Amino acid sequence: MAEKRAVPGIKPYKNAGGGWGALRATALAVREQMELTEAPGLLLRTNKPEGFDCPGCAWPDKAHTSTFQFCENGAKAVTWEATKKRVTPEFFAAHTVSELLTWSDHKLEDEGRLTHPMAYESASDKYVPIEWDEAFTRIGTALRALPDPNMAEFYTSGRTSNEAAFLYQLFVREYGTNNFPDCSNMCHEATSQGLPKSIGIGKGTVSLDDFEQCELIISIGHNPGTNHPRMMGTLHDAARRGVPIIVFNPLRERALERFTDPQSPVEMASLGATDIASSYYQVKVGGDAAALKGVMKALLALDEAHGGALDHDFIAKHTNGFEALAQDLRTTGWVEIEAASGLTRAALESVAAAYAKSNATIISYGMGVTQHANGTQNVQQIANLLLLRGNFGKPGAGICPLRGHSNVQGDRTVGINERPGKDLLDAIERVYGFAPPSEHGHDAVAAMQAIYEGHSKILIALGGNLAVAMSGPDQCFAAMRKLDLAVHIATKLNRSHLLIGKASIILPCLGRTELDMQEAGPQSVTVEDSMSMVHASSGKLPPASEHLRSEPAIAAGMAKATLPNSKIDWMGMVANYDRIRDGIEAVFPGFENYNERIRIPGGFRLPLGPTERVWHTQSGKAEFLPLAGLEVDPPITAEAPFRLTTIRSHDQYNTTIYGLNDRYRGVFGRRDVVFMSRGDLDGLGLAHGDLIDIESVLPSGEQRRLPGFTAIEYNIAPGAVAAYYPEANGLVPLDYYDATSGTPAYKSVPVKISRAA
Ligand SMILES: Nc1nc2c(c(=O)[nH]1)N[C@H]1C(S)=C(S)[C@@H](COP(=O)(O)OP(=O)(O)OC[C@H]3O[C@@H](n4cnc5c(=O)[nH]c(N)nc54)[C@H](O)[C@@H]3O)O[C@H]1N2
Ligand SMILES: Nc1nc2c(c(=O)[nH]1)N[C@H]1C(S)=C(S)[C@@H](COP(=O)(O)OP(=O)(O)OC[C@H]3O[C@@H](n4cnc5c(=O)[nH]c(N)nc54)[C@H](O)[C@@H]3O)O[C@H]1N2
Ligand SMILES: [Mo]
Repeated sequence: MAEKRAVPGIKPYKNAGGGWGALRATALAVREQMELTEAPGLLLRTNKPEGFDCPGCAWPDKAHTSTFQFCENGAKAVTWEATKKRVTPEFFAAHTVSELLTWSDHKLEDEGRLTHPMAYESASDKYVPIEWDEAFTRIGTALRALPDPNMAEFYTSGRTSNEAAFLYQLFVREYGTNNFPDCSNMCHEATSQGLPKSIGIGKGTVSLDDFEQCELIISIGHNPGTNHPRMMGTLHDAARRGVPIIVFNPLRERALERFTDPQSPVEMASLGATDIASSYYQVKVGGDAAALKGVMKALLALDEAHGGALDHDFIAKHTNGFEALAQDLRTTGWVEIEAASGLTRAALESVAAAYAKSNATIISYGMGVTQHANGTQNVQQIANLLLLRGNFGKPGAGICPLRGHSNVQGDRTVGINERPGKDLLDAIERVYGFAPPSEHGHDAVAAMQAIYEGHSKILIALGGNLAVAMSGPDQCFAAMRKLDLAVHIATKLNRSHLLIGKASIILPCLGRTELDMQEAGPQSVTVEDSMSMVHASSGKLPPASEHLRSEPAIAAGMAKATLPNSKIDWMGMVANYDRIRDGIEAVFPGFENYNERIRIPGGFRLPLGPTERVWHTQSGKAEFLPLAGLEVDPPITAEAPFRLTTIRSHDQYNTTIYGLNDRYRGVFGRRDVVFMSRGDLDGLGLAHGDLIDIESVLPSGEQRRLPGFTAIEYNIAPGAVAAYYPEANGLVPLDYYDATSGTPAYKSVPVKISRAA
């Protein structure tokens, strides 16, 4: 058997999540990016009623009125944007695009904030300054010259405010297409597509109050210690209240095991920690649907044996399809459930027993659930389990998808949607007097495919780093180089900006932290968090450069240059964002008195049918949607015995790599590692620290290899291997996605592993 040896940069992390390590990391983030005098004031304005919304994640804040909630990764997101470093025209004059392409993702963004509009000049292979008006004219001319508006793609990344997103979709629809690829297509699209069929709405149903009243929390496939750190405060409080927290995750994630609350003077002083998970089940990658079916099967048996495990009144009054679900569960065998989930019958029965005891259960979930070949059905199994005990529309209960970007949910609410419903189209026509296109447009995968195949010629990206975030980087990078024009509205330089076809323009924009001054004075924007709370966000810092424009102003500038005959008062809306909000209120239900209500600290909550036990499904009831079989991903085979999942480190924000450490997982100064269980290493005759090759083996027959990675031993479910996103994206082909939602299956790639040649 291979002996464990010292591997550079790999050192087990013994402490709890949070604690002093988090404080130290925050101090470091501030020191590297900002001036020490400014940072404390800035961090104190995060998530305060008069301050700005944290760009770090979409977890809510109690009425946005809490005292400063310490958050290490929020501080990183804020200081990364409020950095003193600048990417100026002089910077671009000193580096060709070919040279910049050799830089790492970390180095590109670490150069700082973009200061001027820039356009690519092929003769010098450099970006050179361009005036705003000239940039808009070029964009408008190119868009108008396309023979068909459906040959342009309009991407949105989820930091964009409601106001910017609304103007942008209005511009794009008046231009004539529904091609709205957006980051949600890579993220919670399985939620957006799957939940409306189950419960009539594609959003979470719980509030922070529910977390204070729940009796059980089940956490599936998310890593809040890193990605939603403020949720750790909520979980910590629940654990101390004695609420059981059951975790399903193939990897042991430290903060879900033990957490020291940096807000708690007692825990900090005593170096104490609170156990978070009461039970931690290391489900197989892709084994969640099977595990959930096992829990439901056990629950059904409990009910049949003793009664009381199911809420029969709720089921009769509010749901359809129970008998079909029960029948499917009865005929599904335990042997198959154990094999597909990697968990024992006894374990799943004990989850069912805990669930049957709880009068109010919340199930939270993240990318470990959605980014699978059938992520939509994974999400629906969660809803099924909750429906069995009536866990909707009562205090302390509900479903909690952890949204990614801080306003990804809001962007979808205000019209970033490639498949708009009739209500939206009618409302736009009624309010703005033009008939928007009704033909469905492209999501992220379809957009990239259309560009790759040469059907789409222009890409406008409102934020993000599309080519790097997507699956199939080989195809995506090649696609970018086929474009006639790419336009990037961005705060920082990234690789997507450097993949140039015929022409490319970078338009630098204000970030959340900055003062947004328009004709009517300083403007606030609004965002919607994971719990459907809409509130205002007002930046105060002086902008990184006097040449920056706000995202709404850029959307309006493109609209004016593209649509000379438009009757919409684009510039009037930009002069005073209240006018944009008037438009949102006129088009979308739920935004009544928008301008008054966002001026109340904490904002307001959008209506959510299931919280009132109102079901906006076709039948008017909630629907049980059984999964036929147990596998949602391609089967494990002898040729591809492992399933690869791609995950975020503690020092990154999506494609933004803040640093090379992943403290809680014990990885320091490197990202070229693959986490494997001891048993799987032994089985392959490999030792901790050996160089390996990973190869994806998909039913389509397409093979992809990623050489030069180092296998490290980790407490991870057998058969599961994990590597970092985006380094491992090359193993995920562009055409490997959930057929219902289009979400790339980033978390379930069948792979083969061998010692490096
Ligand atoms: N600091 C920071 N904050 C962020 C982000 C960031 O990159 N950095 N990104 C933002 C965005 S856009 C998003 S979408 C969210 C993402 O937040 P998460 O959903 O937490 O994202 P991931 O890192 O992808 O983590 C997925 C978790 O699922 C587990 N997992 C992997 N495969 C499976 C599986 O098959 N089953 C189960 N049960 N678990 C599995 C992994 O071990 C990991 O713990 O965070 C947001 N917040
Ligand atoms: N393998 C794998 N791939 C994944 C995932 C995974 O788990 N595994 N996760 C997927 C998920 S959940 C998501 S959401 C996507 C993320 O995909 P994206 O949202 O496209 O990517 P980001 O890395 O968040 O975008 C970073 C860039 O946004 C720009 N930016 C930052 N702030 C602002 C701002 O305020 N305004 C504007 N205009 N620009 C700004 C900066 O220029 C920065 O370089 O990646 C997906 N890709
Ligand atoms: Mo996301």
